[in-house]
Amino acid sequence: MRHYRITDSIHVYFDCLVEGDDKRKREELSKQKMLREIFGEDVRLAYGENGSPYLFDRQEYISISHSKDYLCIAVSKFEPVGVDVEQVQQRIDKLKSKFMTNDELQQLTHPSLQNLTVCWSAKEAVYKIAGNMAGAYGERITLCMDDIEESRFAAMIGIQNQYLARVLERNDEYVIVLATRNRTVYESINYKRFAGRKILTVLLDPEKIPLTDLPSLAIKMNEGGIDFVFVGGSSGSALLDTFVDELKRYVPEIPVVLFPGNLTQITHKADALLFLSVISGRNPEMLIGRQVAAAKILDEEQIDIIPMGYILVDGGRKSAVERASGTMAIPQTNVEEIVSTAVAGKLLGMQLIYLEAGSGALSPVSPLLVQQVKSRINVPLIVGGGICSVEQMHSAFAAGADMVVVGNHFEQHPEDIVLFGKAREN
Ligand code: 1GP
Repeated sequence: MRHYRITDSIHVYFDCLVEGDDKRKREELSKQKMLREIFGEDVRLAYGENGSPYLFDRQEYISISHSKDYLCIAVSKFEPVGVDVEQVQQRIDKLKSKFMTNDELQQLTHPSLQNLTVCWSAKEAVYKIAGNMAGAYGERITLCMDDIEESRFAAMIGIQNQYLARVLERNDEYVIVLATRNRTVYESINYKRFAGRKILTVLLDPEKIPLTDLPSLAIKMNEGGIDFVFVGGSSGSALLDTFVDELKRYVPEIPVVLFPGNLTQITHKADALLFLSVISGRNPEMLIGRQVAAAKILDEEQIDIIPMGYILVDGGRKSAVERASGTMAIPQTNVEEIVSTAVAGKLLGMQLIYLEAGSGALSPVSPLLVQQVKSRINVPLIVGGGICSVEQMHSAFAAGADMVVVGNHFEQHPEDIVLFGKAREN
């Protein structure tokens, strides 16, 4: 059985059908066998009204496809997926006008049998997650033909690019395509937190991390199942564009989010930008001044912008953020002030609240504070600053943090990325 690990939580399996004469029986036996190998036990499948499979007594999403002698199963922890395996056949050429629009056909520069099969397979895979929205025959699905020869391309039903089709395999015999929803970063944070995921984010400062370190960091982030990468620091970096570009090349499945310390730290190459206001301080420049200046250069069409209330609490020593923002951190003992600041942020419409003890803090945000803030706000709560042990990460999650951000510690001990990532499950 071949295994494709898409992310920590999405896996695809492929195999040839078992031997035999009766095709139906072979498919059924192969499916049972593959499911047993994936889950290590017998699992029961059931089928929804639209014929799509789901697992009895288990929470994972599942998608199944077979074609000729091939079988594929996709399993996903937090979101629906659609997988399709398709044998490459001559007859696809005759069928092309049935499943592709004239526009799509005109835009397909190389209408080879393989490319046509990829298009067919992508529409099938998207259909599996879109259901009725896709039309009875998937006729409402449009593919982004520019990228059809790439391993990832967009598909849409009305709304621009809301699906992503990944080509896992293509050869003269068969193609395998996996489709997922192309969610915004904010949707994805919420999706994960409601599914009970402890969201772990790595903070990278382009000033401190040489580009040559990215490949090995990427391997660790993939292995540790890191959910997001924040990119930012207190000073600017001339390299930001290249840094984000390279990073996205190495971790295509992990959203890259800008966490800018100032106006020079903006690039439209990232997936999202935290549009933050330092609400713990009283410096008008940090509350609204910089944001007005940023508004002049931001293009909402090109980047997902998430308004965030940033609350700096005392981490036991003067932080770089205090210096750069010209604000004072609130003492952690001033629980009421901190909780009210978070509530005010939420009431002002901020979609995230970040409780920050400052990079390299001697004492991270206390679990009690996290708990108090969490009990009063329903927007996702991020906690960071000075977290350097699995225990501290566990305490922050246990107290109610939806996301924990670690920067410094991973800079010094990159090998711990995997350790922290895996320790979340325990
Ligand atoms: C800083 O909260 C982040 O903004 C991370 O802090 O570098 O101390 O992990 P550390």
